[in-house]
Amino acid sequence: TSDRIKNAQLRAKVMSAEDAAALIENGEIVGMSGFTGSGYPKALPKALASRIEDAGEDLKIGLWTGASTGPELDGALAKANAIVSRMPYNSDPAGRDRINKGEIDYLDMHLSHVAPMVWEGFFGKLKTAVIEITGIREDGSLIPATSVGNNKTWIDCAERVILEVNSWHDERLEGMHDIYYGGALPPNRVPIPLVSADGKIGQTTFRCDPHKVVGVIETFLPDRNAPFSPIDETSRTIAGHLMDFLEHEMKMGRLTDRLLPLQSGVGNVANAVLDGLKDAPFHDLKAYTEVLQDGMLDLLDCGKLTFASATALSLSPEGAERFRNNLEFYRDKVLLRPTEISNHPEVIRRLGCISMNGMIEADIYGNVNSSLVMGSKIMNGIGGSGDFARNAFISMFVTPSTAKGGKISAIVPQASHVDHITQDVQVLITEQGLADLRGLSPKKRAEKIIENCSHPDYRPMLRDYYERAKRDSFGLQTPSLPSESLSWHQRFIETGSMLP
Ligand code: 0RQ
Repeated sequence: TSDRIKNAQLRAKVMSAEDAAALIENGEIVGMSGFTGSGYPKALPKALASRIEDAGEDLKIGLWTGASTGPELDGALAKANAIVSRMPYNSDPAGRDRINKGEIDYLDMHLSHVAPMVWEGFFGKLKTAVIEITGIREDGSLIPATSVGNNKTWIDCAERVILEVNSWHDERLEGMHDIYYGGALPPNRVPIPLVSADGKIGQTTFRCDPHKVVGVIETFLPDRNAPFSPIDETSRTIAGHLMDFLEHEMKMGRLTDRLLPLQSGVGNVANAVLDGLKDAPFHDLKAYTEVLQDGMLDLLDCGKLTFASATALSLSPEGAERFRNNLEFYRDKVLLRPTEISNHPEVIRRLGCISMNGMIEADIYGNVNSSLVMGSKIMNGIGGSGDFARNAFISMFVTPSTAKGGKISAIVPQASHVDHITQDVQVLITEQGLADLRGLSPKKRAEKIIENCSHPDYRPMLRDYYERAKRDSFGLQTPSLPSESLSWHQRFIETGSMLP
């Protein structure tokens, strides 16, 4: 056994992934670690999949995680058809495919709600926690890895715990986590004593009763670390609009050149926006966000960003390499927290985060769909976007104005699904321009969004719809023509394009 397991009681529980996987029973709920492709168990899920694929067993589990994981977890289990239900976020293609075929019961939740609702007992009994960690200290406490997610809750609430000690993770991660144990259920809940993005309110390790641990697996396996697309012209233009807006806010005296803690979402556009900050006239920035992408590392490297609080790393392979090589530099600048803290509405509202998230589509009134293509086909999920959007100081959504080579307009008469209601959406940005919706009534919003954000191919169609809606609508607060408002989506489903 490796010297990563310093507790003798737990060292005695080292076993193979196959032996540990054999402990999982058909039908049980398993809470696994993992968040945006980092810190997820990589050996046990594969061994579990092999019980089905190689040994022909009939085995299905309910799978809970922090957020998305990787091919060795979601991918392997989805391919083996081993998942009966899944929450709270998935971005794995095989998992997505099964969800969209109706084969996995998927509960897409605000990430900040997951841990409290598990504690409150709404989802039934969590049988097993499978948690990837960096190491075990002598006292039996667990050193977290590259994500924290819901691990604390899984360890506390599960009947039994299986650990994957992955020596691929750098031992110097120890000390870069802030695990808060001051939470309680209503009516005993107290304020979270976090008043700045860089504040520390917890301890560096997870507590875990060694008696609950039924197996320890040793691994040396890399995180998923998916690459980002190279930053294209469209994303760069979107970032430019966003920077102009922040500078304008500074001139108006509503922000200073230190801004407020930044939150940036998942995806390529969000990463490009961070890149835009490198040359912007802001300094001493802090991030209070959910995931730390390559763009955040760049900002730390050039000194623009002085601190980043998150729940997980979400780096490309080069980003992960850079993180490791410069770990001494990042050690006092990066802190990973449980998701119920990184995404907590109370903290986000208190700090006044500037929130920037990607989206699928928005309608002319500024309702945003982050998750369901054509209203029915899941892309990933709402993730933490709602936690931030509702509670941010300024909530912005970014997207190219079209998708699928221009066949889909990201600005539509009516959103085919709504994750973020118009009240939670203050600024919309496409490469065409920016719509500052603050203080605007629905009709004024519609005019701004159509004129500033929609693509020229679709703008005349949107104007035409909106003019007729103002003429024929049942009421004039948010003019709409229900028999027509989703016809663009129907046309895409029938013809492969929203264009007539
Ligand atoms: O799919 O690659 O198959 O063509 O969506 O689109 O333009 O690369 O944008 O990577 O920024 O992702 C909303 C998905 C945007 C992401 C979403 C298709 C498009 C492409 C990706 P293809 P882009 P991004 C906190 C924040 C929810 C979670 C969240 C997301 C793919 O931002 O998952 O915000 N957000 N979390 O073709 C059909 C449209 C489309 C469309 C895009 N209108 N119709 N397809 N696509 N718009 C962090 C966490 O919670 C972890």
